Amino acid sequence: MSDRRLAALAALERKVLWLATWTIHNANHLRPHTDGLKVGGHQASSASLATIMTALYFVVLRPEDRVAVKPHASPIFHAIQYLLGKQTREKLENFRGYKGAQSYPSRTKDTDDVDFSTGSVGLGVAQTLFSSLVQDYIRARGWKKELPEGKMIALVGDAELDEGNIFEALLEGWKHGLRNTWWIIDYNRQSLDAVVREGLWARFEALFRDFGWDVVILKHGQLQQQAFAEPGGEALRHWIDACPNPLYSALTFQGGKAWRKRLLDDLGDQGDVTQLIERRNDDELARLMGNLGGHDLPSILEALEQARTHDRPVCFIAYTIKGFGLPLAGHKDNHAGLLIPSQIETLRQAMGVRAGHEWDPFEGLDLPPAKLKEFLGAVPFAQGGPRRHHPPQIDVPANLAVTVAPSMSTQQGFGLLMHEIAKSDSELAKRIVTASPDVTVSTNLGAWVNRRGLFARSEMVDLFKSERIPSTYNWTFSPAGQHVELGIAEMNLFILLSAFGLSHSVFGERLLPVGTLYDPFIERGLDALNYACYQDARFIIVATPSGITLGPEGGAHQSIATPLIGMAQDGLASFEPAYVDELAIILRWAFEYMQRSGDGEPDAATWLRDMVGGGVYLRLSTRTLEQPQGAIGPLADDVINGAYWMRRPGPNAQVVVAYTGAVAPEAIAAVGLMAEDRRDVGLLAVTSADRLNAGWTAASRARERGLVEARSHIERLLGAVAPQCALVTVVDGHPATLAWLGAVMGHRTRSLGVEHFGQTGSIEDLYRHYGIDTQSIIAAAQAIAPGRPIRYLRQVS
Ligand SMILES: Cc1ncc(C[n+]2csc(CCOP(=O)(O)OP(=O)(O)O)c2C)c(N)n1
Ligand SMILES: [Mg+2]
Repeated sequence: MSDRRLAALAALERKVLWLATWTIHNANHLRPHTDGLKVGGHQASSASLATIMTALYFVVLRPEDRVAVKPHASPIFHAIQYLLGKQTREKLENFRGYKGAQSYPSRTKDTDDVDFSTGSVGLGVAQTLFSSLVQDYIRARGWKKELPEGKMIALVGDAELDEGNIFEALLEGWKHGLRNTWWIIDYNRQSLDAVVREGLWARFEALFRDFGWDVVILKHGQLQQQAFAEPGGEALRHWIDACPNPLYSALTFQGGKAWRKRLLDDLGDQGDVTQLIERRNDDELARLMGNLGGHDLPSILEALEQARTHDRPVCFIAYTIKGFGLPLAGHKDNHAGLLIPSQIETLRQAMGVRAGHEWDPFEGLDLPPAKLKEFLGAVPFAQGGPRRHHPPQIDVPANLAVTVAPSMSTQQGFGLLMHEIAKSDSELAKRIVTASPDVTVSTNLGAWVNRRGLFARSEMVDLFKSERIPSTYNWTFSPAGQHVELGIAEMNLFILLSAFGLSHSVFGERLLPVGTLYDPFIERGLDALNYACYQDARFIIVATPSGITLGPEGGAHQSIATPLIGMAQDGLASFEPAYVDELAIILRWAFEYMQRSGDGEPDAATWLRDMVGGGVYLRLSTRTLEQPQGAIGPLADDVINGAYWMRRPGPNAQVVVAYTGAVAPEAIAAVGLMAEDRRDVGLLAVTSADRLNAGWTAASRARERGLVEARSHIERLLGAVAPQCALVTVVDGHPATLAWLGAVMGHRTRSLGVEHFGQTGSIEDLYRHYGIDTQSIIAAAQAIAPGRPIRYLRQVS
């Protein structure tokens, strides 16, 4: 890079640091309404990446690259986008405020082209790795071949690498021959509370090399390298290399005088090196000692440009100083530190920024604004128009074919539905990509995989097949395969779904990802699932087995809380059908729903925001149930809306049983047995407590705002039930899932479900033990809907 361009870049680096610092100061000190939000974490943490991000965004990045920026570097990111004309001053002034620039870069809430959200540390890092796999998947199909491959880049805090999900991803990346991924570790040797352990870099280096990555260590900047070449320089190098992290941090914080004293104490009277130190005044000495690789533009540029010449994954360990360029540089408590107004004032003057001109993009720089504008106008990253894509939707047939056997489980039904799709040559079949964390077969995806194959960038034959050894499954890997086989780590499944589920927007190719796992292990990957939803990734998760219905498999595998997760998780529509015909309707809808993107009014019948679209969670079961005969046809909408009357209660009904999922036979039996002793008993099949609840909340809010006619689906269903009628709800999951049904119209309610773990046994044993069997339903009805004794109660017991 020419000296002129380097000078422009150095000027922009100063400006980026100033704007980020001012943004934080403005939010914390100048805007009274954010007083309650006085949280640090940004100032020092941002400053440590100012140089690297300046080099990246203004020189190295290409439009096809995608970046996950360490959460606390958000002000630096927004400042860069501001200089590129993609962020408004208004949003910066409103940093961390209502609708302002976000504390942590947010793909959905920010408006300045955030590629991947970050916040919960570790997840954005893994997202880049899986996005790189998505890019390979797309190119393996011959799509987007005309475009250059992008680098998937994460700016990683050194303490962020404590997060285990990063290493889970690393292993998966190695298995899949990861390419085009750069992780740039901001090695400031500080976390939130403390200074990191000595020699951590060596562990990182060994680890990454073991996983097949190139490791580039940016330790010394050019000033330091030049000093090392001077007489006595080697002694200085040794001193720096041996200096413990806390001491280096402390001296950085104290500045030139302290450096001089300490260096002379340690290296005084040693001839050349003493003179090397003495030749520099305090400021020069501080600049020299602060000139680590991660703050040296030429070293960074060289290393990054070099990495672009190949597609191997690269880990950069960039030595930095937390708070570089600010008075809190290096102090171990600086994470929550904020510059006080007098320090900002000093910095403002040092930056040559006049009061009242704090937001001016080129204020105080020694280069003419026209030159800087020219430089910014030519930044490669900012060329080429919008970086988000909106490919067309994939057609979904009106019905998904499935032959319902007289008895089967919803898990089997799912396998059959996927098999039928696999057999077809439809666009839907081509765009589905499945993944499973080592439970492909046990979640019933085997038939789909047999037909569609496993994905790998290069062919790998199934040895059993080539050796003609009989096997049910054909495990052939090829670039055409549509199933990504993952190791057991559920975090990886969800981040992979997050990456595949953003393919339409990030890479311009729409994919319909479906992930299967055991229901209890949703909790293992829950933060990653939440992350995927926060980014608005679109995917379907299919979870089996679930609940205590898995019977003898054991207490450790029982899932109790997942129905509540399904209800509470934003961005995810959750269903728990009991029957395969319901599932066929829901799965079809899910393929369509996951592709929607829009806004507008909520659906007038349900008050759900269905036009927005989202992810879908299907909680299925391995329990074989007798399947109802006859077409569900007219009820299809009700199945999607969340509930339908399997048996409509009469006008004088005393009891309604509302059930969800695999306990259907118990609910049906209880209703049958009660019929002689309670009038007009009703049976409500709830396919989605989540959607019923969301619609009810939305309609209530609409009424409170004056739309008196607003009615949700569940209000219409229960509105027809006599007020004195009691409700008994039952689900193989936490009873709170359906307990709220009583609040909709004020019906007395008793809710059955599972609250405790761990007993093993047959389904029958367990339903009895936890009180969700037929007998318990009848007992609850008798207690809550008094009348003559229900005779079957005694007989059943
Ligand atoms: C999963 C998760 N746990 C905890 C936090 C709170 N937190 C934010 S940053 C941070 C550590 C920062 O250290 P490092 O990654 O080294 O970044 P630096 O500030 O030094 O740049 C912590 C614990 C978080 N954001 N996410
Ligand atoms: Mg750190």
